[in-house]
Amino acid sequence: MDTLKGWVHEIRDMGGIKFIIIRNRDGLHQVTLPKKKVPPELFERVGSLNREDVVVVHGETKDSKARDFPTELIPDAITVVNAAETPLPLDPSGKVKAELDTRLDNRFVDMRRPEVQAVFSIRHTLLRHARAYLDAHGFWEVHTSRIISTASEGGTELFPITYFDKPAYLSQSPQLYKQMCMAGGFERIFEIATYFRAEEHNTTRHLNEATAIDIEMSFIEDEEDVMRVLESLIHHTVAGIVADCQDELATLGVALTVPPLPFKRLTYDEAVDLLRSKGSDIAWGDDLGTESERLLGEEMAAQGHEYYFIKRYPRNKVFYIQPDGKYCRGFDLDCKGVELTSGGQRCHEHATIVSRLEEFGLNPASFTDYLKIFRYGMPTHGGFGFGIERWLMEMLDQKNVRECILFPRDRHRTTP
Ligand code: AMO
Repeated sequence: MDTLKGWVHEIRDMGGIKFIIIRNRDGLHQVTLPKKKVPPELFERVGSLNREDVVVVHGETKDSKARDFPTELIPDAITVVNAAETPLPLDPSGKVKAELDTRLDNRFVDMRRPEVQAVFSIRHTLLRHARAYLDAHGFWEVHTSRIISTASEGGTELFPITYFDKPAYLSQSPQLYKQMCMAGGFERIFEIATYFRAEEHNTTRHLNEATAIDIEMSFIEDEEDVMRVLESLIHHTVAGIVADCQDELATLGVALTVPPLPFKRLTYDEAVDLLRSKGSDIAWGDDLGTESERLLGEEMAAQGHEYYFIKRYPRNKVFYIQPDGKYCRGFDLDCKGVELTSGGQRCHEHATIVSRLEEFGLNPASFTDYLKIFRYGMPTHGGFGFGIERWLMEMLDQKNVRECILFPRDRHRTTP
């Protein structure tokens, strides 16, 4: 005797034979009720079932002639654990198309769709392989505080929170804590971090609450040491997904290939020249905005590069990155025209970080706690922040970053 537990996905009544298609995390399964072979009351009960009822079916598994199912269950008992109300807020079979907003409003039903489960099964596999890679390379997993009293990252706005009688904010990045771990002698750490960013953006690639793989490592020679960890991490993790997630990739219609090592390195100067040769009016020192990134993505794709680094940025990139003449030791990793990662070698000397703050028009007096970590033995170090939702979006050809996080927080959404 076999037992099948799941949701009623579909009911097909062909007169002398009835089929119930049951859906669970393993996929779709067929329950077949030939009128002559099952108890009459069971045959009649099928008519009272509704889509999305949660049921437990007992019966005997037989080989099936059905095109979509290698086996079928011939039931002798069906228990309705919990009946679903009608009409449903959303069609989980996906036959009736719904807008993303309607799907997200009813995310628990949306999550029953095989495509959605495929994305989150791959997300789980991604994290499993990324953790395994970092563990194998000596990185300790840490959790730093999400509650901060001053900005940890330039350039983005903070969400203020009520914290007793003190001003406090949600953390934008574990940046300062990662560096503190280097001053603390942990040498190699990573965190699956949550970033809270009060940015007004309302785009397909921005979230106000995002997750990232953040790493930091000590005793580096330069940013290349960090870049090598990043490209190997990607190579290893994608290989793991290709090995473990063929069914999910097929559900999504994605032909994923493992990107070969090493990844292309493009200097900022080369990127600017390339963009200008394609008609862009970008000036040296400008940020590479969305449009420049997209154009670079096209050019890199034409050269056969899915993932590519952009390094040797002008020194005005971020204050905590080690300056190097008119450049700095920061880098980005882009994939198909979208930035997935920022990182670099950090300043490690007190005098350098103080002058960097001044260079950026920031007041060192407001950074006392941060500056202290550079005064009592700080090794050379570097790291990166690698957006998980952005990575999944590009890897799985999803059109919107909101597809890659269970409960997106954006400019307008704080529920469910
Ligand atoms: P940065 O601000 O570039 O760098 O963030 C790192 C990566 O995190 C992802 N990300 C986002 N994803 C979705 N929505 C957002 N609003 C969002 N903001 C960031 C992106 C981005 O590349 N402290 C540095 C990292 C470091 O140097 O270690 C930092 O936070 O994929």
